[in-house]
Amino acid sequence: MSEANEQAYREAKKLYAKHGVDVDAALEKLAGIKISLHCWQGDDVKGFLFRDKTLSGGIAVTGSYPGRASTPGELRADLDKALSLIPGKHKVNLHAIYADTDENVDLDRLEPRHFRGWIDWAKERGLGLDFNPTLFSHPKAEDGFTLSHTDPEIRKFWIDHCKASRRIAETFGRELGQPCVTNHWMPDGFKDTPVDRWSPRARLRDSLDEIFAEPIDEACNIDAVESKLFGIGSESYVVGSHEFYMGYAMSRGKAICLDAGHFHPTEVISNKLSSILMFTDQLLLHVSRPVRWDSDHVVTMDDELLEIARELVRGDLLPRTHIGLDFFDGSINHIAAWVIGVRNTQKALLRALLEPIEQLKQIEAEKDYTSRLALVEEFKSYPFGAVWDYFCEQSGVPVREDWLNEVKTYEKEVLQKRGQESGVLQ
Ligand code: RNT
Ligand code: ZN
Repeated sequence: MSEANEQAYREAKKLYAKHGVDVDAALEKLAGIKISLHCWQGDDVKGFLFRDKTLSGGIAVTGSYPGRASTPGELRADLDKALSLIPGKHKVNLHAIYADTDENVDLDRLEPRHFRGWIDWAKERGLGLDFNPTLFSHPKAEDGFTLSHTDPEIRKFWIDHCKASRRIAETFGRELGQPCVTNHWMPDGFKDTPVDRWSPRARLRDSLDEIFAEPIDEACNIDAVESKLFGIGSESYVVGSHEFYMGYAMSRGKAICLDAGHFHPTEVISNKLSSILMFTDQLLLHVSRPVRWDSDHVVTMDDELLEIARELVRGDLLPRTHIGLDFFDGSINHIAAWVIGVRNTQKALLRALLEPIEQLKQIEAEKDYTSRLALVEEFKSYPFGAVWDYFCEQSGVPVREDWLNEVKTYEKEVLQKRGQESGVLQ
């Protein structure tokens, strides 16, 4: 431990202690929080099953930064690199199209064995895995409808895919000794104003009911459903809206997934956590950053990230919340994007853990709103950075921006040597 970092940490501890904040306890809590790294940031949401298919589903990656992974081995190597620059033990979030297989297998016939490479890799490293059925970038999703499709054959294909996905997830959970969160998101919706809003929603409800009717070990698999306001090509109507999934998840005992980019521009998810967890058991977060629309920018230390972290900490909601990242930026180094997003999420949680919560709650109860505002604002410039640096050093990962050198070296030694294919977005 460097003398300067240790000294800064000791000084910071004294300042926090004056407000009754136990810094060591905060770090212990932080060390126990897992963030799920979304594999799809590593290759611009291409996956391995249908590499010639264009990304569909009303989501988009812009940028063609060279060196993106194009095989499971490359993606795992890149994730290894990212994880070596992030303190703590975490999870990796896979999509079904990231199957590690040479077989020509379609989505409805995927089995756990097609993910053996991922399971073994995760087991060796003590990582958890999360999962997502992929209901886009496939010929059967081309007209923008999947589980709510009018054609029963197409619906069945997607129902079978989701059933297969839950079985894969259950295997992940069992083999890795920690539950896998399976998130169901599908792009279904209309570009223009529909006449019949009811029928697609009724079909989606029935499809989901059929998927979830298959018994599953809940200690191994946790189902989540993710809503959206609009996508490209579904600007006027999304079948799986927020209200739809609020009703669905609450009536069926499922977890709601809140994606920070899936709401109206002035609407924030931080204000929803305490309402939703009041009435559901578990919550999944897709931590993202919308810029003007659901553009999935890399998570930065903005007000909303901090507010999400505060809500989780102040309300003691962490034990019931699964935190995943969801963004895809193809304009910068793919590994740096993960590292920045995860480290920021952890830093925001640390800042929240270092607030004098009991004192602030007391002040609020006394209606002393002047002190509330004054203290919350002063705490923004308390030396959480010294505590963060100490945490990184203790965890054996680079302190401050030192991680960037490692990414640059890796870029030079590994990413730049990858084939041309890696740099071209289709
Ligand atoms: C899309 C959703 C969804 C996807 C991933 C790839 O708007 O946010 O979570 O980003 O499934
Ligand atoms: Zn999402």
